[in-house]
Amino acid sequence: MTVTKILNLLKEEERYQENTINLIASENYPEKIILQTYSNIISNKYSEGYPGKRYYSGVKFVDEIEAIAIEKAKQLFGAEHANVQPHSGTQANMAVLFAVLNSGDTILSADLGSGGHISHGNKFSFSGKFFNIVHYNLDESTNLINYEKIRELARKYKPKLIIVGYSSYPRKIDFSKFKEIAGEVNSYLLCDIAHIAGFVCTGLHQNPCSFADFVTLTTHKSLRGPKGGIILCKNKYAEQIDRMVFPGIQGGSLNNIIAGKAICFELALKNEFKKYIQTLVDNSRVFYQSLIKNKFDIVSGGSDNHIILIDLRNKNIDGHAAQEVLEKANILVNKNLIPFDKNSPVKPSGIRIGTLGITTRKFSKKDIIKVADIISDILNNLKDENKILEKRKIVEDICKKYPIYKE
Ligand code: DSN
Repeated sequence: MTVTKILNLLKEEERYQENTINLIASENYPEKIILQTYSNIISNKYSEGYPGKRYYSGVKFVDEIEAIAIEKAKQLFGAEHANVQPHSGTQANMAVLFAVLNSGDTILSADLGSGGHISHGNKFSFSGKFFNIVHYNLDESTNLINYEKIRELARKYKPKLIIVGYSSYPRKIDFSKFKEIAGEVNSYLLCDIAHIAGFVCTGLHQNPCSFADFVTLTTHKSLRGPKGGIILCKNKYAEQIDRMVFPGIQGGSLNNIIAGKAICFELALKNEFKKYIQTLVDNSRVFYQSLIKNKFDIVSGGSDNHIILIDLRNKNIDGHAAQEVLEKANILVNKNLIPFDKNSPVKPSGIRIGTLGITTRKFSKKDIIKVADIISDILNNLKDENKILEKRKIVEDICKKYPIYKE
């Protein structure tokens, strides 16, 4: 009974994903070949340790796969060392923090409202509980990074670690300026490129690997790989990082996911992938221009990547309500804090939109404009249930044109 129920729910999820327009900026669709690695029986194996240095027998193929993943990750990002075992971006960040900091050390990082991540020092996360956190914000007038303000904070608080990296920052980041600041106050620098990894590895965003002490990322967002994290660092930190991932904070690694990561790195090295990332940028431009035409207030005025952050205050609706009503029309977005938000993360003033899913599905520019118009129409007519149903039908028709996984 339960088995049938679960299998049916999984089938329903497949149909649901095909019939929804997913604009959640942290989600994407990997190639089918990567999905196939998830269910391979290599996932049955325990492989604590690292290639050639395991605590279990029978891992010769696991070793080979992980060694390939490590080499490909290093090649893709131009990094000296890669640890491909972190189960997620948060685990990757946790390993870096615990590897180089002691409890109570000071971290300088962005707050949630400025687009920072929970694992960068939020008080509800391990990062905020074990360490002394000083947050920097965006510039209040431009909603862009204010490097000089960050420099002032660094001089004042002398953090042991500076973290830069965002979950909802739509603009380019000058990582080298952070390196300059970190160097001035003798801090470690961690660049979290979870969202923009695909942009970094294709040269469409500055790559911090040659100068940052640590770079962490997730493989499932703009990289289009399996859900997971990795850490890149200089050779001088390799042992510290590896020992902190295992046995420090994780047990057995997910061998099937590491196989998926290896394939994802290989695919990201191809020219095709660079074209995909360029299309992401083009699609974001089409999307935010249509939203501006529909009188939406776009934080920072635009986007250089796959993220568009909308300030909904001029529409008299909060992010939570907007997320809920759009979900009824099969459009998925997520509620998000905007810079200097007076509201809580539960009912923030904004929504975050991402162009990963629709770019992977190869939406035409015309349909992207149509989606922006539908969002506008729904948010301007919140109570009109008939309109929502009518839009949902249109959304489903658009989705039929762009199957995620063609048989
Ligand atoms: N939850 C991811 C995001 O939405 O950006 C980051 O962990």
